Amino acid sequence: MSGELRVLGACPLDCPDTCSWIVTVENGKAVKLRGNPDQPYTRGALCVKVNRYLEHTQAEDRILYPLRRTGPKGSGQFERITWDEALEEISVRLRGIAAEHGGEAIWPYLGTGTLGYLQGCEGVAGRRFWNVLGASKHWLNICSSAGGSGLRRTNGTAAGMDPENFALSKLILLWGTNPLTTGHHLWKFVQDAKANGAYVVAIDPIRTRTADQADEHLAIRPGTDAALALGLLNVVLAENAQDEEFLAAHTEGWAEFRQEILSHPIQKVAEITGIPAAAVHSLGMRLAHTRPTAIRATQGLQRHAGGGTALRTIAAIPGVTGDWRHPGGGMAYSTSDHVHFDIDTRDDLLDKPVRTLVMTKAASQLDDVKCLWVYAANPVGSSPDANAIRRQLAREDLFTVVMEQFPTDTVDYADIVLPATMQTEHHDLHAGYGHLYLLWNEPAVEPPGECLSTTETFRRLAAHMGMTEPSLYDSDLELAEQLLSSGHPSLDGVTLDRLRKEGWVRMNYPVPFAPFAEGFPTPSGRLRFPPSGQAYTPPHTARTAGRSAYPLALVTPASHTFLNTTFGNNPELRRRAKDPVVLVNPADAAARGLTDGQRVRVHNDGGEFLADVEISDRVAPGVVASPKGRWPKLTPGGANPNSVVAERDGDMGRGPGFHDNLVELSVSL
Ligand SMILES: Nc1nc2c(c(=O)[nH]1)N[C@H]1C(S)=C(S)[C@@H](COP(=O)(O)OP(=O)(O)OC[C@H]3O[C@@H](n4cnc5c(=O)[nH]c(N)nc54)[C@H](O)[C@@H]3O)O[C@H]1N2
Ligand SMILES: Nc1nc2c(c(=O)[nH]1)N[C@H]1C(S)=C(S)[C@@H](COP(=O)(O)OP(=O)(O)OC[C@H]3O[C@@H](n4cnc5c(=O)[nH]c(N)nc54)[C@H](O)[C@@H]3O)O[C@H]1N2
Ligand code: SF4
Ligand SMILES: [Mo]
Repeated sequence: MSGELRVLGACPLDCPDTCSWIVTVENGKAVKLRGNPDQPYTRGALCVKVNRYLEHTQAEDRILYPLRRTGPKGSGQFERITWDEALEEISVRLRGIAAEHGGEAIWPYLGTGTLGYLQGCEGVAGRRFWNVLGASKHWLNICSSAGGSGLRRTNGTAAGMDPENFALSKLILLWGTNPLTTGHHLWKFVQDAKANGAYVVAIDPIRTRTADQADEHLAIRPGTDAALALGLLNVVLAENAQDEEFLAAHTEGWAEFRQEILSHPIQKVAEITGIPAAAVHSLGMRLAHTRPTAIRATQGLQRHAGGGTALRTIAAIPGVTGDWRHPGGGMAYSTSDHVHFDIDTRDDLLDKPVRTLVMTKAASQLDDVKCLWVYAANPVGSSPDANAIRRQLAREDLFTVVMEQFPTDTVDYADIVLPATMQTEHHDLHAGYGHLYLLWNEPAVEPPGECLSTTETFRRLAAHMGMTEPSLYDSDLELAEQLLSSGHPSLDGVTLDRLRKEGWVRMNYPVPFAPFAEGFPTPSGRLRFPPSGQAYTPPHTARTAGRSAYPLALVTPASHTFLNTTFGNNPELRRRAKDPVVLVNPADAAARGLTDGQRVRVHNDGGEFLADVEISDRVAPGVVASPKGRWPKLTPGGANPNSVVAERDGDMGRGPGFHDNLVELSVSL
C-alpha cells in the first residue's frame, strides 16, 4: 500500500443524491474513484455518468490555461495567455464598465455545474467580490424555484420527508420524477417498501424506465397534475377517509379547499388529465385506504406554466389524509430546506441596493448588461431560448468571461476563458437535496495546468484589483467554518474536523423522521390549503392547443447519460447516448407519414433542433419527448431542445417551462 492514499470526497453534480466517494491516489495521481460503501444513502454506488469521472478530469479537451478570444464571437478561437494578463484585462474592463454604466451592468451568472457551498451555487461563491463591485444579483431560478415556492405556500418549507423513510411506505406515488435516471439511490428504499407490500405508481407523461418498474403507470397529460390531485382527493372525501383530527389540529383553509375538491369530480379530472376516470378512481381508493402514503415529486413536474400550483396542491394531499403523522408518509421534493448553514450574502458590502437578474431570462435581460460573467453554467446549452441567447452573446459591446472546465458552446462566445478546477482538485462542503447528510470534499490531487477553483479565482482577482475588504480573502476552510456556525440544532456536533475525518455526517434529525407530525413551519404552525380558484393552473400547452400551428406538447426530460450539459462532450457517454431521438406516438407518426428512425426537424417560432423519430407508445398522442443535455455544437443541426423552449415565466418563482412548449415535426431535408 506504499504511496497509496484514500481521499474522501463527494459528487458535486446537480443530482439529489450527492454521493460520498473515495479517490485512491498513487504518487500524486488519482488512479481510482469509487462510491463510499459506508455512506448509508448512497452505499457505494455511483452512476453511469460519474463512474468515469477521473477519466473526464483528464480529458483531452479540458481547459488548462487562461484564454483570450482571437476569432469572432461564437467561433471558439482563442490564444493562451497568462493569469496575470487575464486578471489585468478583466480588472480594466470591470472597472471601466462599473465607472461608465454602473456596477449593475455586470451580471454574475452562476449555474448548477457544482452544488458545492464553497465553489458553487448553493453558497455565496464570488458574492462578496460582486458586492464590493456593486454588480447585479443573480437569481438561480432555473431548476426548482416554482415548486419550492408552491411548497412553501402550503407547508412553509420546500423540505419534507426523509427519502430513506420511503422504505416504510405502503403506497408510493412517483409523481413527475424519474429516479432510476435522475437520482437512483432512492430506488433501494422503494424496493424495501415493495418487499413489505407497498404498491408503486408512476405518474408521468412518459413511460420512463422508472415507470417500467412501477406497479402502475398513469400517463398524465403534461402540466395537469394539480387537477389529478384534486380528483384523487375527491375520492378520499367520497370514502370519508380524510383525517379529521389532523385537519382540525394542523391545517387551515380546509372548508374552502374542501369545496374546491368537490368541484373536481373524477369525470372532469379525467377530461383535464387524459387519465381514464376508472384509473383516477382506483388510485383514489388506494390513497383513501393506505397509510402511510409517500409522494416523491421532483423538478420535472414543475417545469410548466402551472408548476408552482402543482406542487402547492399535491402538497395538500398528506394534509387531508394525515400522512404527515407517520414516518413513511408525506411528500419529498427537495431536502435543501432542511439544511441550515449560515449563508451570509454580505449585503453590507454593497454601497446601495442592486437589481436582481433572473437566470432563465438571459435572452431578454442581457439588453443593458455590459459584462456577463458565467461560472458553472452553460446558458447556450441549458437556458431557454438558445437562439436569442446566442444573438445576445454575439454582441461586440458585451464583455463575456467564462470560468470553465471544458470548451462548451458558451465558452465559444467568451472574451476571456478562465480554467476551472474539478471536484478532485478543490475543497468543498456539500449537502444532498435528496437526503439528510452533509459531506466534505477534500482535494485528492493538484489541479492540472493552471486551473483554479472558484474561491481562489475570486481571491486573486480581488487582490489584483487592490480590494481591501478582509473577508474577500477568507480561505476555503474559514469559509466552511463560517457556513457551519449557524448554531441551528440540526448542526449540533457537526464540525469541520469531523467532516474532514469522516467524509459525511447525518444532520441531527430523528430516525425515522416525521417532520410535520406536530405542525408546520408556517406563521400559524398549520398547513395552508390552496385558496379557492388557485388550486389548478393549466399548462401553456393546454391554453394554446388547437389554436397553434404547433400541435404537439414537447417534454425535455433528463438524459440518462448526461447531467444537464455536463458530460455532453464525454466520448464514452456520447457513444452510449447515440443520436438524439424524439419519442412520437404511433398515431402522431402516422398522421405525418413519419417512419421509425427518420430524422425530423422539431420546430416552433423560437427555432428548431434535429432528432431521429422513435415511434413509441411510451408517449401518448399529442405528446413528444426529447431529452436535455446535449452540447449544441456536437449535435446534428447544431441545436438542442432549448432552441424551441420559450423564455416564459411560470406561475410561481418565475419558474421556466422546459416541459411546456408546443412544436411540430417536419421531415428534415
Ligand atoms: N441522468 C441525469 N440525472 C439528473 C439530471 C440529468 O440531466 N441527467 N438532472 C439533474 C437535475 S438538474 C434535476 S433538477 C433533477 C430532475 O429530476 P427529475 O424531476 O426526475 O427530472 P425530469 O426528467 O426533468 O422530470 C422527471 C419526469 O417528469 C416527467 N414530467 C414532465 N412533465 C410532467 C408533468 O407535467 N407531470 C408529470 N406528472 N410528470 C411530468 C418527465 O416526463 C420525466 O420523466 O435530476 C437531476 N439528475
Ligand atoms: N430543455 C431543458 N433544459 C433544461 C432542463 C430541462 O429539464 N430541459 N433542466 C434545467 C435544469 S433543472 C437545470 S439545473 C439547468 C442547468 O443548467 P446549468 O446550470 O447551465 O448547468 P450545465 O448545463 O450542467 O452547465 C454547467 C457547467 O458548469 C461547469 N462546471 C462544473 N463544475 C464547475 C466548477 O467547479 N467551476 C466552474 N467554473 N464550472 C464548473 C460544467 O463543465 C458545465 O459546463 O438546466 C436546465 N435546462
Ligand atoms: S450524479 Fe448523482 S448518482 Fe451520480 S455519482 Fe453524482 S450524486 Fe451520485
Ligand atoms: Mo436542476
